[in-house]
Amino acid sequence: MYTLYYSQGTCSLAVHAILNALNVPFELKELHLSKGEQNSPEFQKINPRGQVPTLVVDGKEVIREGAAIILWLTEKHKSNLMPEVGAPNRAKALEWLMFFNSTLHPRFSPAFGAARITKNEEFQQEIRQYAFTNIQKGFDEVEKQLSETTYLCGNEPTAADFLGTVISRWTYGFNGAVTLGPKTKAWVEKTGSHPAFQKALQTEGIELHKKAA
Ligand SMILES: N[C@@H](CCC(=O)N[C@@H](CS)C(=O)NCC(=O)O)C(=O)O
Repeated sequence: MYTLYYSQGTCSLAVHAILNALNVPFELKELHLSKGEQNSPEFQKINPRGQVPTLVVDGKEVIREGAAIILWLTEKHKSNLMPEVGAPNRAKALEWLMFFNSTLHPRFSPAFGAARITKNEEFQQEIRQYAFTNIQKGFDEVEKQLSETTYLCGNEPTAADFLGTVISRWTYGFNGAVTLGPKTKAWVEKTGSHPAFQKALQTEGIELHKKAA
């Protein structure tokens, strides 16, 4: 039995959707990040980094870091959301998964957290602009790939498409400062309409197009 610690609309939504796709039993424990629940002594014992997603396996083993959780789950359950070792597009799928997890996700931190970096509003604006420029570059790369393939690694969705679609939702709160290209918008629709993704959105009480909480 899996326990997923998640927070509404955050990067944990990708793991939530993947658990649905795997059709395995799991329970959800929600953390309200805005209330600081990730820093509670109880959760800090499970993940001292105070981050979601965090997966607990059978009440014992704890897996932290979204990409590690996704790879562990898709390998354990032999899911076609990750091409198997030796498959021709595995390297590409790994690259895109890591791109979203390790390159694009951190580019949002200054956009969301400018006010935590400085009280000076002019600097905050500069920090946000710096983040928007870098996020835009990331989504331009996505657009380029999607003008060649329906999903990032071909005709079928992978876990990278799930994580990328989750992250793309965060741009909706930027009032047009980051724009998604037409291919990217169509990809968000396609990936977001996957039944496993839809179920996760519904359970978390959010919509594909609404600003992430
Ligand atoms: N590298 C980590 C990043 C996880 C992360 O930053 N999660 C955010 C939500 S998207 C979080 O839990 N933030 C809580 C906080 O920073 O206080 C991973 O991929 O799991």
